Amino acid sequence: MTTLSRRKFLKISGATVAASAVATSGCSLGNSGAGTKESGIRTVATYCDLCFWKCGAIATVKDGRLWKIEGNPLDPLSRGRLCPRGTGGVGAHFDPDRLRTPLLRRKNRGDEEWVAVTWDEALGTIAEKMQKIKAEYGPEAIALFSHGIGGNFLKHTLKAFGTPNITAPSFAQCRGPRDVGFRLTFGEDVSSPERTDIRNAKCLVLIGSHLGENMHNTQVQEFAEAVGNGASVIVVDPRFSVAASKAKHYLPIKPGTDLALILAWMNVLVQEGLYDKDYVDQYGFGFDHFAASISTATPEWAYIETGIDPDVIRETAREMARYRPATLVHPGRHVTWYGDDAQRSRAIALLNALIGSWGRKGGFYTPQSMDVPAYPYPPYPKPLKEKVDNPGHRYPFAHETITTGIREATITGMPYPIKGWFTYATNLLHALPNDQETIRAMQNLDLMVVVDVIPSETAGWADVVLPESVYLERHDDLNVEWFREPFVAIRQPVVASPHDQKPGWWIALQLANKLGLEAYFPWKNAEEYLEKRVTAAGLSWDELKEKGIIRGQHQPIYYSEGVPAEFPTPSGKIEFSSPQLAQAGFDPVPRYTRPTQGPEGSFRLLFGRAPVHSFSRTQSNPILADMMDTNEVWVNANAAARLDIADGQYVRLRNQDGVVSNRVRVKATERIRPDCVYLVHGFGHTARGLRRPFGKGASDAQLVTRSAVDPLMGGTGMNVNFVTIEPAEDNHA
Ligand SMILES: Nc1nc2c(c(=O)[nH]1)N[C@H]1C(S)=C(S)[C@@H](COP(=O)(O)OP(=O)(O)OC[C@H]3O[C@@H](n4cnc5c(=O)[nH]c(N)nc54)[C@H](O)[C@@H]3O)O[C@H]1N2
Ligand SMILES: Nc1nc2c(c(=O)[nH]1)N[C@H]1C(S)=C(S)[C@@H](COP(=O)(O)OP(=O)(O)OC[C@H]3O[C@@H](n4cnc5c(=O)[nH]c(N)nc54)[C@H](O)[C@@H]3O)O[C@H]1N2
Ligand code: SF4
Ligand SMILES: [Mo]
Repeated sequence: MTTLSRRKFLKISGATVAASAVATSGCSLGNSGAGTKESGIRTVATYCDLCFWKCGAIATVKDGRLWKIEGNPLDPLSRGRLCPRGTGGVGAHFDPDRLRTPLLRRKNRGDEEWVAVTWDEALGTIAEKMQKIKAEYGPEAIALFSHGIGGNFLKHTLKAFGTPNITAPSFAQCRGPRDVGFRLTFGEDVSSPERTDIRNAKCLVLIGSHLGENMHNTQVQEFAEAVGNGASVIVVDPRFSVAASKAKHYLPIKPGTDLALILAWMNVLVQEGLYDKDYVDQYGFGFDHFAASISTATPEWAYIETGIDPDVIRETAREMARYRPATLVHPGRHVTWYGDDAQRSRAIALLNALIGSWGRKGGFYTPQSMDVPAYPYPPYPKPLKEKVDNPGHRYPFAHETITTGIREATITGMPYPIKGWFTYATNLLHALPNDQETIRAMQNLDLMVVVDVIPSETAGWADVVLPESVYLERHDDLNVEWFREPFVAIRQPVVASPHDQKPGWWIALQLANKLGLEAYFPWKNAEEYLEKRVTAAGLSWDELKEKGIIRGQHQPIYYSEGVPAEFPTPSGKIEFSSPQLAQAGFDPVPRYTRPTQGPEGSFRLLFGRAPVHSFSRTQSNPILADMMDTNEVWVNANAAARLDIADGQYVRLRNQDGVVSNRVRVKATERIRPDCVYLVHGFGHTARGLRRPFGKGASDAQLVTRSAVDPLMGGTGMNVNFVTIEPAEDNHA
């Protein structure tokens, strides 16, 4: 930072002490480090990056030091309130474990031994290896794993380079099956943020969706609102979750049997004539075949599978019918559980169709968005090869790229070799099942690049590690969301990066320059890019910078308000029976198969979220780690007593393949069934550079050596691992 820019900045900040939303310019930001002369208080509007919900936020800087982050009241997602993780976002800037400078591998992959180098050297090395790979194998031999909006600029560089192999774990390890199930049924996705009208639901059914621990802001706020309005809540979960504590009906289902329950619910609605006949007559396709197919799925049949009393199944089905169409059966989000996930999600879509909730108030609204044109780039070169992840379309309904498909191709070299990986903001060793398989793939590479903010497990295997500025220190792409109402939001720097970290846009641009792809970067900094898009949309750039959000006109979102009921399926209707599935050799109406059981005496391993952490990315954040610095393994109290294991005792978990976890404390509780145990995901770090979280808690990811692949779309069901519990040799804290 030059003296000139700092002085200029002091002038600006001096004039605007305690005023809100001062526009910032990239290079004149206060630093959090010592010696900063900035004084007074200033605020900058931006949006959160602690998860993918992207809540609008206002960051406050006091005397040059990042002080706090709050919700932006103008933002329809956060409505002025951030979740605990968002509030703790300040800790991402101050995290003592941050990567500080580009690193080159010094020894073997995985040894975590590095030499610090300049950006020029790091990017030069990468570009040279990329060109070599391109010359030998073609540009398609480079793959990018990228999660979140920050990756947009790097994606652009890699598309310009000529690869189609760009992927994220949010499809095959998260919401992919749901989107496929809903597409097959209604012709459209549920999208993110989900188009769920939780706020107006009079009856809300949560199947595993553990809102309150899953902290997606709008949903949690709306859930609280619905509960406050007296909505009838039905929760299905083997574990008594936070959401279950708000439920009128809690159904402690046997894990993996949800499809049987959903089929039985539909059976009751049809048999008792409780479904929305007008809606189904008007919009439905293949109903008779559907009704015949589910006619044997009685509550008595489902009881044997699920352990849920037939009377409870009938009573809850009637409860759903009572409030229709304002009954919302939540589609879930992380739905890669058992390998039958797209069909289970399709069954959830069909249940909603019977209730008539799609397009209706209290069900699924029709989302709206602002019209913001993409940046007018030159067209990308057309890759000569198809994507590598899904050869022969063996997963015919995968509409996004399958991470594990790229991993497989990297190991087998089929259908063609993959020789370079970029990972941006994804920790593959915690996100993909079977970490040993991921390591095998990485060992096959000629180039492994990790762009991260902390030295993650995956960074430990890189040839080159690039330290990114955290979201509070950079511009990112515009957030133009499909939501209840149209809006656009900006992320802009609040403070400068403390060391030699650089924003993603800068890394993407510099790399493109080294690759001779300058033509794809007609802008010289992110502000130029953003301003062009914003003004092309007819919006005020100054207003967006100042307020952080520009909202559009409210538009109709329900059929009753005039939204046309259109279903972009092949039949143009809601497909109760799916000719597409039949043609591809799958069940046109979902059919239940019993989940596989574990070895005698083992527990099924389940996992999920804690309110103050995101995946494996926040355990080193000092603010969030102070709130929760390890996980516990939930074990049913009676099961623990039978094993002579006490509450609070340290144990290790051993999975069916002999993998043994870090030691972890037992939470012996009535709040979980005796056939499963539960871990909060993201703990049990093994990367040495993560000094504080290193070795704390157990990693579910390490124990997920197996997965059940969804035949429709290639998703990896990960709730198919089983563990036994052994006392830890050292049983003291
Ligand atoms: N075993 C198991 N596997 C799972 C899940 C599970 O619960 N259990 N959940 C699944 C689900 S739902 C999802 S969505 C995926 C999530 O998978 P990922 O998105 O891969 O999640 P993380 O493990 O948090 O890894 C994110 C990485 O991004 C880095 N990062 C954070 N902020 C930034 C930034 O600003 N810039 C850059 N460059 N990097 C940053 C973090 O330090 C971290 O290393 O995992 C899936 N896989
Ligand atoms: N705080 C916080 N919130 C987050 C995230 C985060 O990292 N941190 N990540 C976000 C993301 S990307 C996602 S995808 C979501 C994930 O959150 P969700 O989609 O809500 O939930 P899952 O992780 O799939 O499921 C966890 C719940 O399912 C239950 N469960 C396990 N097996 C079964 C079963 O067989 N049947 C039933 N009915 N229930 C079962 C578990 O007991 C647990 O309560 O959370 C989002 N919100
Ligand atoms: S839900 Fe929480 S962590 Fe996610 S964007 Fe919103 S405030 Fe940030
Ligand atoms: Mo997810």
